[in-house]
Amino acid sequence: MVHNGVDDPRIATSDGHRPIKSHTVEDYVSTQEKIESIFAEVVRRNPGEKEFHQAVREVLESVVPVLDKHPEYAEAKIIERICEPERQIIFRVPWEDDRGEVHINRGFRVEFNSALGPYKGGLRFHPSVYLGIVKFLGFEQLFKNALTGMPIGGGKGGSDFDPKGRSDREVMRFCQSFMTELYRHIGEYTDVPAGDIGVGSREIGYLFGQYKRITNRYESGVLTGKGLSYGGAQVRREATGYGTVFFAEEMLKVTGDSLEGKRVVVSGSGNVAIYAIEKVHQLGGTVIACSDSSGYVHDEQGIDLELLKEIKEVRRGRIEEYAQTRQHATFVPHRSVWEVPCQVALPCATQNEIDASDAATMVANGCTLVVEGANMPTTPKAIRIFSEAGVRFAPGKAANAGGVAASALEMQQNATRDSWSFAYSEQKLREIMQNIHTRCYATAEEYGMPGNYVAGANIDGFRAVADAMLAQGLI
Ligand code: NDP
Ligand code: 2IT
Repeated sequence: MVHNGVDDPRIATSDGHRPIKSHTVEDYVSTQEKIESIFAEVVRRNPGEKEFHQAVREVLESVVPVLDKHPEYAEAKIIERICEPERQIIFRVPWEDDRGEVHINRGFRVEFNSALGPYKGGLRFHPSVYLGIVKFLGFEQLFKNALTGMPIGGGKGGSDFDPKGRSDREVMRFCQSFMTELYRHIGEYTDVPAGDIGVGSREIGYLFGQYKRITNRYESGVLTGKGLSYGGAQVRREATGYGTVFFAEEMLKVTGDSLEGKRVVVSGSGNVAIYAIEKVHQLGGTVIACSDSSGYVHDEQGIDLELLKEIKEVRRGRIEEYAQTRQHATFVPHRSVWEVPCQVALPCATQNEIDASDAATMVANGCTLVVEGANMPTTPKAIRIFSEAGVRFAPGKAANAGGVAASALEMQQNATRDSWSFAYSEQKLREIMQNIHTRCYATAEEYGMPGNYVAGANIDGFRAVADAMLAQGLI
């Protein structure tokens, strides 16, 4: 923008009033074009971070009609500010394996936005982690957290450390080293990490222990996903998977349908997948296939959850072991689980796991509902294929928000030194998911896109963050 003095909002007249703004060329540029130019700038400033670009693009496309309605957001440069994290921390994590060999990993914490509360979001330990992954997750988290209606901002972190095949002692030493740097950046009122891929209750325990040791504070609210014996909350472990299925249930209710009798495929077999399977079974559906990064198992009689938990939660084994025990089940190595025909698909593994060719297969096989338990598991092309085929689709930032919502409930219990029952906590989770569904559904209708949960979630989450940012001034 060329400032000619009169257009510059920073320049006031001598009586303290701003001069009347005359029109500039910029006023006549369409919102779409403005968005394109902001996106180009995001790509330029964050080179090579393709997952971050993908997540930003999707939100920016959705909010074009909001900006048309609310010029005050553009004037305050809300979009440009939202796309720039408040703080990005990158650090060295040295640790020693069981043979005494030294390893160096990289640690990250991206504190994206604190308009709605302390930064909140998980830590991911996976060899694929780099800044672009952490930023995509932090960006998504911001809108997800807004959708929960709870007082939590957005952040995310992690490391390229691979916990697979590492002993408990090695994982402990890694976590202690990671926290030895991270502790100075986090706190109950500042930034509250939790789990994500590769970070479950074992890792949270080691991280909490080291935080306590360094700070000499028993600050329960600094991490969520803690064990029940030291400040954890009922239903946090189950919350993401259960919440995803509650969301699917709400979507089915809209059309007078339910999960009863449905054939369901779930990808992954980690924390989110396991508890999604559990809730589908409780609500009368049958999960016939699930996976890990080595392939998938297909069990027409329905996944035996106790066996899956034993393999994955107790033994930390591979999905292949399931078919070795259940004789009628088959293990299919190195193929996509989405080739198994189903009516309902719950991707619960990782980003971009459903590509255009998977989507085409799923449509051809009669899938009618896709609800994301993972973060951004469906590529933009695959989403387009679902939309053109009339497959109903819910984005992760709405459907998997149950995990972080239960984390916010854990923070609430820690703050009041209280602990709630399983039944009460599950009921709260269900109400939160119903509320998120209603918000997304109603917002999509308000903007003339009925049934478009992507638009509903992005617009509703964005508005909540944008209004809080406007109210708090230019910070
Ligand atoms: P886990 O580490 O418990 O499980 C991850 C599962 O996904 C494993 O089965 C893993 O297989 C598979 N997986 C991971 N990466 C890949 C990959 N690159 N290719 C193929 N399979 C892969 O993680 P969670 O269950 O906690 O997380 C799953 C998803 O849910 C992630 O997208 C996460 O961001 C999202 N999420 C998690 C929440 C939580 O509370 N935990 C909350 C909201 C969203 P393998 O073991 O072979 O690697
Ligand atoms: O992606 C997510 O929402 C999470 N990994 C959970 C975050 C949290 O703070 O519970």
